[in-house]
Amino acid sequence: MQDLVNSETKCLLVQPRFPAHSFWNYTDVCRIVGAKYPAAPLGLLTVAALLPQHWTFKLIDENVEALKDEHLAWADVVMTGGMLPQQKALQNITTRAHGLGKPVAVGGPDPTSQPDIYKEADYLVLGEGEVTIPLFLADVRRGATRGIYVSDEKADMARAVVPRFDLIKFSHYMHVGVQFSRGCPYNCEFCDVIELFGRRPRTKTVRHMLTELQTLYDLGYRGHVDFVDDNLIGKRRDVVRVLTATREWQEAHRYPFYFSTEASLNLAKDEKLLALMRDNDFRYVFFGIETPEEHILDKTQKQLAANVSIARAVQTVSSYGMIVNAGFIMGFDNEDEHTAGNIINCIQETGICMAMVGTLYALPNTQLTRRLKKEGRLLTDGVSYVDADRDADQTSSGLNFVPTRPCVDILADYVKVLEHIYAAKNYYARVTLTGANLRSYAKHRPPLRTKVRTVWSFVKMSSQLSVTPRVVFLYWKTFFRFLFVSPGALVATVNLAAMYIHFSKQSRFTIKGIRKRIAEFANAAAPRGATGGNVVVRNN
Ligand code: B12
Ligand code: SF4
Repeated sequence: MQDLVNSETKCLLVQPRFPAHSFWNYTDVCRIVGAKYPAAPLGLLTVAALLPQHWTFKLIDENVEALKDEHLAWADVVMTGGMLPQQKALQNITTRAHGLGKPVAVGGPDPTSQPDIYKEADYLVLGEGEVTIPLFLADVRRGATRGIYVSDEKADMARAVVPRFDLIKFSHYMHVGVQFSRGCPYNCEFCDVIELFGRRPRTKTVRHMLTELQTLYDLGYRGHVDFVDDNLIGKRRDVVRVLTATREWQEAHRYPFYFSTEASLNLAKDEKLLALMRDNDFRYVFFGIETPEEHILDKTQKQLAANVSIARAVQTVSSYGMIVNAGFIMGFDNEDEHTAGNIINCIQETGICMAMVGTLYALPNTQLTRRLKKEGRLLTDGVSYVDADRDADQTSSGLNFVPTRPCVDILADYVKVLEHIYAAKNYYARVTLTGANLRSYAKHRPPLRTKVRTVWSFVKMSSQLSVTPRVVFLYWKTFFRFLFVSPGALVATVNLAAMYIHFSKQSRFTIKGIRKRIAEFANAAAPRGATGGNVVVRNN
């Protein structure tokens, strides 16, 4: 076999396709603004930077273009990886590459969590690439044609590499990612981030982060940069340091970027950090709220910000110019018939527009999975999606265990939550509330060509929303309200209004799939049948 490491190896990196109906696959909205997919494949861009730099790389993202046999035929080695919803696509890439006699290396979160599913691959390079790619390369240099590479060691983020951003076409994506830290100090029972990356956040250096931003800048990128950290504020002292430096960098470069990230809710109590984020032009923050019911949060070991109501926290963050998106989960132990109503009220009262509500999924390799297994409640040992058309992510799958409430009750309540929060009237009420709370401090000014494209996108989006009878009035009412009353929040509210194109479609898909599951339960004469639940919704 050819000496892959020392030769001028041609390496094909393939980002597997995500299911079309995933919550995060807002490709309809992407198309309107001229992009093809929301997020750039940061994992593979990082992998490319960790491999020998005399190799030639080609990156095919199946979410933006089809993987052709000629791409595979070109390669000496195929490297691919991804998360749970990409499992089927990932296996398919392996089979196709093998069909053409190409060796395949896989890695990333799902192969790391459940390597047995990927036995077909030649090399399983698991965990953090910074640690295991050198092991893989050393073995290949010794002539290995198969191997599994794992390590307990955690990557030293202070010695991070700059991802090979040059391998993608920026215009294909709504945003590109950078990563400052890995790991999270909290201990939520259902979370696999702490299993994969540990509870002591590791951070890159300030100088390194400025180099990543500078690289993006030098490559001509402008616009939205997502800090993909699990919890940006996991190590406060370090994040203050880096955001102080990026604030200066942004100012010196006339704000080429604006940012988004994910953080724990205690951010809302940290006015110094909020001010730093505002000054950097952070515009979106994702909070994993999970549930407003405190007794359930306690049981699942999730700590939200003490002494701060969720509504107050969202309002505070909005007052610093950031829109809050959040995740909610149904199916925790000890929920009851009031849970759905409480979730609906929380979402409507806070005005969170992008509310990702899903059912609890016991991910492999989590404390939750281990407990459920011990209690004899886990339904599947490994997690693989059975129905690729129905299972898109945790909004459409989930409950892979025996919950404490009858499954059908949870599913029926889940449908009610989705129907309520993604009814046009309720969604646009939240857009209005978010816009009213939002103080805009936007500093990034898009280049002229982006402005022209934005106007054209606005025309396309408005005409698309105007042909839907239940939306047209709500959309234009929201638009004119902000145009005349609060023009500073106009762009943000129009963006949220546009996202309804995706959410109405995605929630309908999910509701249909969940109803099918409920019917299957009924047909199989599930132990207690569907009771329909008893949802309590307060009318505001
Ligand atoms: C940013 C992010 C997103 C973004 C962007 C995703 C994207 N398209 O890139 C968004 C918000 C869209 C998203 C959505 C989802 N995500 Co997500 N996401 C993340 C997050 C926070 C960071 C990912 C990242 O960019 N990391 C930085 C890069 C550098 O790391 P990396 O990709 O892991 O790559 C490293 C290694 O894994 C390895 N590697 C990766 N690929 C390969 C390939 C080879 C060949 C090799 C050798 C090595 C290798 O080397 C890299 C360097 O160390 C992770 C958590 C985390 N900390 O990883 C969750 C995470 C990956 N997401 C997860 C999940 C489940 C989802 C969702 C299904 C639901 C959800 N929780 O929101 C959806 C589905 C997405 C979809 N489109 O359908 C899980 C995956 C669990 C699993 N076992 O598969 C994670 C681990 C978090 C979690 N527990 O929720 N996600
Ligand atoms: S706060 Fe988020 S990242 Fe941290 S342990 Fe909990 S779920 Fe995981």
